[in-house]
Amino acid sequence: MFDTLVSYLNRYDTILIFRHVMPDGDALGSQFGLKAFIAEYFPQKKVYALGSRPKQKSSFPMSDIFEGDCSDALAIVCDTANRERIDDERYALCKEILKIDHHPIVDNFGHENLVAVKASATCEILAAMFMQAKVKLNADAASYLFCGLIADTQQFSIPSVTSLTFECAAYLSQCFIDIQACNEKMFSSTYEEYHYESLLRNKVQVIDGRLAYVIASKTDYESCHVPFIQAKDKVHVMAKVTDFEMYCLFTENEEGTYQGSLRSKKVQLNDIAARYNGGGHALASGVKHLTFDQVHELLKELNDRLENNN
Ligand SMILES: [Mn+2]
Repeated sequence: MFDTLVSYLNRYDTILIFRHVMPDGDALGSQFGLKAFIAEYFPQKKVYALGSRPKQKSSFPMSDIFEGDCSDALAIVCDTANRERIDDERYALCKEILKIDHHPIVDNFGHENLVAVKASATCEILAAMFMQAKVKLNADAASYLFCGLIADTQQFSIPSVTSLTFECAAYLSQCFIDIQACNEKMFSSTYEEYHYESLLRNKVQVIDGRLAYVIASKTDYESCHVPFIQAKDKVHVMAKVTDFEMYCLFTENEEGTYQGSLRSKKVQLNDIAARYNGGGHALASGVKHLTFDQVHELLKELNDRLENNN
């Protein structure tokens, strides 16, 4: 994989790195980790990390502005399963596309697709590649990859974590990263978010003692001064509860429909999510543009799935 990456990098002067819309820690970590690697080892190349530039503060750098010609550039798309989810349509104008991802394969949009569906994170794919090639990463590159790794694995606590995940973590921790700072960056809340998380916990509903969910309205997060992009990422408030076999957060968006995050401890749910404008990993999926009624239909399907697996 490393040789493939390097052979692509060697052939281009301009490299545009893309990620998915509404980026999470793994999307940003893989994008900026790869950018930092290229900047150090290919200093003559022009490398840009593209994607929307959110107003609120992020733990990662702001995206770059690129207004040049894409036709001679290489596009590298990180952590994105299908082309509709790529943030910035200019990927399609680039001369070649390299996809690096760990989601189930639904769209091989790259000229080359470096996909490892068993990897816990796209950051794990990159870290493993650099580790096996004995690359010495600088602390910035290693920190971004470590942040993405702990984000997608929920601090090494979910079934996608393997011995390779820990080997990658060990490798990255040898690159002079600040492990405490990485964890604080990825898992700390502001006081306003903390307040919102408390509000969500108070709204949790439970079906048959095992399927927990919250339907959050615009008023809920606006009253706590939490923007939608952060509000929709709070499904973890229902994590680590013994009784909850699945848990879901549905957050109302600007247009009045709901975006959902679905989590399961053991029972697969991404095939159900796929029928509700969504998809993702077997035990962690997203859905979007659902009406209130569709949210309840989906919950019923999830509960039936649990029923049939007990
Ligand atoms: Mn990911």
